[in-house]
Amino acid sequence: MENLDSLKNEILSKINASTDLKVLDDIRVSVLGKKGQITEMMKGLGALPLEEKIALGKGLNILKSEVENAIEAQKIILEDKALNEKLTTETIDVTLPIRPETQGRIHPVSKIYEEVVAIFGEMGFDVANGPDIEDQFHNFNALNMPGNHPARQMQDTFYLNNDPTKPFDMDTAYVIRTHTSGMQIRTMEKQQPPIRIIAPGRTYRSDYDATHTPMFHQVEGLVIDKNITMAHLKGCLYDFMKAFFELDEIPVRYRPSYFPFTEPSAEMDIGCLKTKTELKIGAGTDWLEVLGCGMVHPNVLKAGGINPDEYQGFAFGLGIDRLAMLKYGIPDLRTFFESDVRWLKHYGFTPLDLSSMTGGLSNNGGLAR
Ligand code: 2U9
Repeated sequence: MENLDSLKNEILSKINASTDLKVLDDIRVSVLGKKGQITEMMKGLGALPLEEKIALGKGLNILKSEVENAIEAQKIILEDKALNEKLTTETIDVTLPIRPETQGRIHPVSKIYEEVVAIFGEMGFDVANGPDIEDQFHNFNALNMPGNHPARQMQDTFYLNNDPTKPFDMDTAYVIRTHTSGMQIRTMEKQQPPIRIIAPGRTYRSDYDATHTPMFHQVEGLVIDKNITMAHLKGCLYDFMKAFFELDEIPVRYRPSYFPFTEPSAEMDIGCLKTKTELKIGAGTDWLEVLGCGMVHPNVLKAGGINPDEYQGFAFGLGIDRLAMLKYGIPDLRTFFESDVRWLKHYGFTPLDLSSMTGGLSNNGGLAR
């Protein structure tokens, strides 16, 4: 038992003198490991007479737990010490740029999308989501475009064969949405006014040239309440344009137009100006068409389950890709979807440059070029 006391003093002093976690663990293995000092002594107990076995066994168990406690206590001290050393020797400069330089860029369409959502979000619009594949009721009929309406041809619709085992049936075929308007119809079906939503998303039409691609992006907006007038439409869209082009004033004009889903309908133009990013919108002193809009047709309100004698609304639709072309001076829409990394590096935005009304929409620091 005296030997145990001196063994204990020897082990504890080694533990207390250990200066790093590796040394401490080596001590643990040499004492408590499979072939450690205490383990070997415990293995030898079996050969001893009973009384000695009991006495030494007890002493060894006490020693073992004292050693374990001492190792645990020393471990905490050494871990603290290691952490403090790390904290005092290692420093991080969080203001340094990311290394290696980031390769990814935000696509101009995503950037404009975020900006438009941020501006309308700030004005109190909710964002509606819906399917890319629509039935003809939500894409056409409910929007005052019955089966024989010429606008159905005008929109160069992609029709889907619902059931490949049967002949194609034009009347019941689903379509890939030609506009995001189906989402507004679904909202009207679910919810009575007041309604204030934007419906952003991909849309599809069979068309391909410098300003048209088969897939493009739209944001449509819908406001329905009692006593909504064209003045609300004009105020809302004027505020949007000022925020979008980051200008305190912007020349705008409305030209009469025709859409089946709005009456009266108009197209909104803006006067060419320099934006804060020093890019001229469009060329020369022309007017540029930026969106279509109008008062929601009573037939559309009825189709959505809203009484047109009680409620009125305004709606608008804008092409995100077209806005990106205007805002960033990109001449050909087809290049948007060619996945050319050189193009994206030139026109794209750094991922850390998020759009918000408070942080500045398109601060030049965000421009990758
Ligand atoms: C409901 C009622 C009315 C949405 C509208 C336009 C005018 C429009 C075009 C802009 C460019 C489509 O991407 S584009 O080619 N859109 O001019 N869109 S009013 O009117 C609606 C929508 C939903 C229930």
